[in-house]
Order: sequence, then structure tokens, then C-alpha cells
Amino acid sequence: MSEFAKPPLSPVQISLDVSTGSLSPSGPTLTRRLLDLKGCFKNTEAWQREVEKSNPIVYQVISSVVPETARELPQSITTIFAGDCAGELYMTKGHQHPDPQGEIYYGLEGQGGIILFDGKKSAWVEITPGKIGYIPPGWAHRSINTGKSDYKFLAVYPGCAGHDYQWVLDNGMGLRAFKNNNNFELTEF
Ligand code: PAN
Ligand code: ZN
Repeated sequence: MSEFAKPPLSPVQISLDVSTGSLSPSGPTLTRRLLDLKGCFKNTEAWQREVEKSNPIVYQVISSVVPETARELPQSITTIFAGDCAGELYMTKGHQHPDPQGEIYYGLEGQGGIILFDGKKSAWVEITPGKIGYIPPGWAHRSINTGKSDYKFLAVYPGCAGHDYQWVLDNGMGLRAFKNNNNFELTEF
């Protein structure tokens, strides 16, 4: 498996293949299946049934070689596959940065968006190819595939940010995204 480079890094050019969502050179790849999204979907019975039936892959994250350490600027490509669990669209686990740092997402392929929640207010930012979504410091974020094909985006974030997944399980995300005929709708959490 590919690994993160060890600081100090040398200047490097990184190739991005949008069709496969891969980077070269690349760091670790993370694959999250439905089981890994325990506590995320509203319909827990449907989630349990589908985990026992096929436990499908929901998304994959390919990191660049730039490590998640202070002062570095890591990048990753997330591919969320198309699908839903009892109508709730496939999504990432979602997290808060324990060190409140901003982040940018850049849409590469497919249709999607970000649900953001600061603990009181929630927001939705649509992401399509060529659009940049800005996540301000202090806003938890979860990505959703709202389309019928793979949704891919580039994320760039400060290496000191960290990832707190428990925050989302404890506080929710303010909004949920469900499929609705040929479109989608956002509902209260
Ligand atoms: C992204 C996310 C990535 C996967 O790179 O980490 O999309 O989502 P989860 O981390 O919620 O599983 C990012 O926001 N990094 O900070
Ligand atoms: Zn983040």
C-alpha cells in the first residue's frame, strides 16, 4: 500500500486522473463500506439489513503523499458511489476539524454537495465539476452524492486540522439528504 511521504517534503508534481479518482504519486487509500457508517443513516433497521445482505462500498478516499502533519497541506480525492439506504443518499461519515481550520473542495465529476453544521446553523453547498466549496473553520461537513453516477471531488486542508467523527454522532448535521423522484430533498435531521 502507498504511504505518506515523511517531512521535509521535496517540491512535487502530482497527477490527477479524474476518471479513476486516483493520484500519482499517491498515499493511502481508504475504503468505507456501509458498516463503517454506523449511526449515520436515519433508518437504522434498513441500514442493518443492507449491512447483513451485502455491506456495499459507499465511498473511497485516495490521499496524496502529503501527510496530515502541521504546516503541510494534504489533498485527497473522494469518490462517493451512487446509492441510498432507505432513500437517504450515500454520504461520507462527516467530521469536525478539532483544530478549527478551513478547507476547500473542488468538484471533479458527478453531482453532489456538502451539508455543513456549526452546532446551531446548517447549510448546503452544491458541488458540480468546476465548482469550489468553501468550508469555514468550525463547520462540520458531510458530502452527499445527489446524482446517478460517481461523485468525485478534491479536498485540500491544513495538515493540523484532524478529524473528529464522534462530534457528528453526538451533534448530528442539522440536515439530511433523501432522493425524491428524479431529484433530492433536504430534510431536518
Ligand atoms: C475530506 C474527507 C473525505 C471523507 O477529505 O475526509 O471526503 O469524508 P470523512 O472523513 O467524513 O469520512 C475532508 O473533509 N478532509 O478534511
Ligand atoms: Zn474536512
